[in-house]
Amino acid sequence: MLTSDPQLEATRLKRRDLIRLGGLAAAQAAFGKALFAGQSGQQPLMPMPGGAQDTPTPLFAAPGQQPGGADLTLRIAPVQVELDPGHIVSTIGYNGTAPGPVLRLREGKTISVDVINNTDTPEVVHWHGMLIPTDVDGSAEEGTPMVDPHSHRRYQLTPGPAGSRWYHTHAMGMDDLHKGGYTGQFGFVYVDNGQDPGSYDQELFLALRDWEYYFAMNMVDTDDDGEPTNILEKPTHINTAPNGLEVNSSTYSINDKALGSGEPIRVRAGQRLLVHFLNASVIENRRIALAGHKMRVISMDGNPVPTPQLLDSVFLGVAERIDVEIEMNHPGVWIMGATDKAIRENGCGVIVEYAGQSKNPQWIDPPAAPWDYTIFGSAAAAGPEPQEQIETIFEKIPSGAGKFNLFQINGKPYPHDNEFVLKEGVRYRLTMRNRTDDAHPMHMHRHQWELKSINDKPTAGLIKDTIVVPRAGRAVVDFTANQPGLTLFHCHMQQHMEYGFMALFRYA
Ligand SMILES: [Cu+2]
Repeated sequence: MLTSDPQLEATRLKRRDLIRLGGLAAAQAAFGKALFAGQSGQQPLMPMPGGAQDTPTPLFAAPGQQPGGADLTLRIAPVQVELDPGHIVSTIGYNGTAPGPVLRLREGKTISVDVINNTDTPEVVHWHGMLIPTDVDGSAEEGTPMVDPHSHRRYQLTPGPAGSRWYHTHAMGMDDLHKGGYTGQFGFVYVDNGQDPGSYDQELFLALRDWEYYFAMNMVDTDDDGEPTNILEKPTHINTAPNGLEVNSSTYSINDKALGSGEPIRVRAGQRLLVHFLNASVIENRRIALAGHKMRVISMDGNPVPTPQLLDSVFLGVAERIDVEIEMNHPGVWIMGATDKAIRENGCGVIVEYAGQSKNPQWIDPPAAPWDYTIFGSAAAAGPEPQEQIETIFEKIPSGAGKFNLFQINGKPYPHDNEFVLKEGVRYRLTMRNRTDDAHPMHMHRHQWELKSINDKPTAGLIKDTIVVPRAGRAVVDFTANQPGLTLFHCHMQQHMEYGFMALFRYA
């Protein structure tokens, strides 16, 4: 059985209590405590629709709208996030918080989801990592209907596969850093198959995030994990135009709190933690560690890895998830956070405090070790051999001062016409050639990839939905075309996606 915060459990209401309270205001007031009770490391939990437990159905609605009765309701509206007592960010979130509540959904159990949009722009919720049809996946490009401003729409969702997924807006921000992915519209979805062994004492959902974005001319790039050791991919001709505007931030958090603010994660010696990490940034890849401890990586992008590894730190591209187990065997007061000092000290961290310990929180730099996906794979877990090949080449066209860089896939920015046509049932080998000066977290909707190689180093059996393709490097993945319908393939850095770095795969 999965654990959760007993304090939050106590604030949950039974459905009959909700009905007895009557009226919307009462329901919101009653749920308000649970939904706002997020602490660092202990996010508000949403009851699991369709679950085996006697959990309530949340009923949120807005004045003049009566969408009640859905199994799950997501209300998109302005929120304020108190990163620390002196620093409050105004943004847009789900159900009154940013990140939104952790949603626990039962694998394979169809639910209705009401999305209420209390903002002035069309919105859509993408269910990242799920294998679901285009009408609910959450991408206007695939044909998912958007939710109009001050309106609502009901979707049918069959969650799956089991594991750590997430939900976020797929609306565009373009030149407005207060819209789309730049807002606080993101949260965890944990898809539960009822087979969790539960051999841990605490389960934590930790989303890494940045806030208060701004455009910058010269950005110190930390996206690639170390210098490339070999240049595999180069542009055919070097474009020497000056770089354009990049999106930057200097305000960070884990969940809704900056390092040192909010409650610490309280542990006891001998406990075992299960930590679900999500890099919910829209601009940067991140490396994270818990000082004084090692982390055992058991899942990536929600899928168990063939070869778990005990590591000093983990690296998450934008949109990636990593599940780790941590043995609490080093009493003290420690910092878990970004290994980059400036990013950690500007908020991307949380204090981990053993019972009976009260010294100043300690940070220790973990040993440097380049991130290598291939160590998590296993030849024994290899999928079927591919039948056909797809080649992709990524290029960047620098725009010059004050403008936005453009990205191209196979010589064209989005949209493409009929370049990428899949045949149902065919196993494909997709090669991604990154001929740019940045690492890109590439994501494919509605399908899962098996990683075959990174920079020609082979692996097998590692199942992911997002892969960081190293700068001047190459990634090769296999997948089976088993989800008919339009399928978006894109870089998960918001600005890159919006300025060309996207393609639609279609089925013949
Ligand atoms: Cu990118």
